[in-house]
Amino acid sequence: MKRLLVTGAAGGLGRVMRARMARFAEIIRVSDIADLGVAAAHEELVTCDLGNSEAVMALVDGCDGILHLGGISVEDKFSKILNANLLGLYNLYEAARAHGMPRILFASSNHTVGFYRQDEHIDATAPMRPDGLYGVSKCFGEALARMYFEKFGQETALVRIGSCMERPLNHRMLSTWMSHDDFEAMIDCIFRAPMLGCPVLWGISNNDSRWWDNSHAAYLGWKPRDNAEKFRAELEATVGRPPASSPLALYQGGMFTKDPIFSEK
Ligand code: NAI
Ligand code: 15L
Repeated sequence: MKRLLVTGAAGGLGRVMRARMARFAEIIRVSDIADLGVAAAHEELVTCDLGNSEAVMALVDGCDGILHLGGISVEDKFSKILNANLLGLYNLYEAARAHGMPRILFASSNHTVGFYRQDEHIDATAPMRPDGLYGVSKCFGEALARMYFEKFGQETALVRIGSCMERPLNHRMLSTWMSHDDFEAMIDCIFRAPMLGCPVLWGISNNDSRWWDNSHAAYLGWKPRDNAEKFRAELEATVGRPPASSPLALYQGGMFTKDPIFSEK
């Protein structure tokens, strides 16, 4: 592809993926509201608040694909979630509609289903059970993307990322972890697929103790290779198992199920 837009490029996942995206397109347009550092030869840097419709319209112009990682990524004040994750997503989809409907990978979250118990195994047809306002914002994002698909044919992969980081940090993440390599391979499959549609994908590695079933998305050819199990012994020796009554051991969303609704004050 000619130009790939990466939003949230100054964030934890964005910084890792920004460095890996060079092979995906001739030009990588990297964007964030935060400082993006210095542009590499193949990069265009655009500082942009997702809540600013005119700025987002210009941001998307000329892009053939969008890796949408930008937004509020944990529980927060509703006003912040509203601007980045609701208004921001609407702005992104309106801009995509105006600019030839580039394929989108939307970084959704496991917190759309955080209130399922850890002894429940679910697939993409399970009703949403968000565990906070952040999770609700991702449910909104998925519904918005689905509407743009049904109404206009805009393709999006709705990737419910589990925990995408260097290594799992606790016992729960033995189930939810996705390695950076597996995410990069997923991005490749999503942007190369002849036909994408608007599937929900679970963003997890091939973990022995996974709760989520991706078999409906086999047509994309994504085969995660890593497995959090290799970290189990070390994690149990260092962090240990949480008490059986802890949200970390009970719910798929872990501690997010216990977050308060943050006050605006
Ligand atoms: P992060 O919080 O480190 O990065 C998000 C980036 O979005 C930040 O650089 C921030 O400045 C930017 N941002 C926030 N508000 C903005 C606005 N109004 N306009 C423009 N940019 C704005 O989050 P992380 O971990 O890198 O996650 C990336 C995406 O993946 C997020 O959408 C998050 O919800 C999603 N995700 C990540 C998971 C993970 O394990 N890292 C798990 C599930 C979902
Ligand atoms: C998320 O949605 C968050 O963005 C990330 O920071 C992790 O906490 C992850 O979920 C998780 O559930 O581990």
